[in-house]
Amino acid sequence: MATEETLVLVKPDGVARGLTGAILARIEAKGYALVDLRLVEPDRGRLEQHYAEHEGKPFYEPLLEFMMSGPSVAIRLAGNRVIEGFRSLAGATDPTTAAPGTIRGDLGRDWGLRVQQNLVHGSDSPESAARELDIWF
Ligand code: DAT
Ligand code: MG
Repeated sequence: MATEETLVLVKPDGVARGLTGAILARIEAKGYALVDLRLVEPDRGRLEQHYAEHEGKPFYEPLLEFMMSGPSVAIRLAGNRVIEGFRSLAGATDPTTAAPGTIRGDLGRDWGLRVQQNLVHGSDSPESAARELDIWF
């Protein structure tokens, strides 16, 4: 099987809280390879593409506002089964109930906002990964 790639984002809350290094350390300790990495301040158009599947949902506008609130670190990450492996490292979407030991479970919480600020994004399928890597790199 060819080595897989995924898109990881350290979202604006992770960058603003100074957690980029801690998150990268977990990714590197797991053994995945950093192929490319860049700081990006996405415009609305890029985020509309990235989050197209969520258009119309109640959290969609707050999500785009949050993602435009500061830079994200975009990472092209490689390894066997890295898509499901990073999703497992990240933990469940809601940081309040994400399992301890995961990035979201250990480092995230509910800040009382209309959008879940959960520190990281990871592609959820090979199709999403290919599409999202094209959007960010
Ligand atoms: P994930 O990021 O775990 O793939 P998702 O794709 O379902 O989750 O949603 C994208 C982002 O939108 C998520 O990281 C945080 C926000 N979000 C999702 N569901 C939400 C909800 N019910 N209320 C507030 N924000 C939500
Ligand atoms: Mg998702």
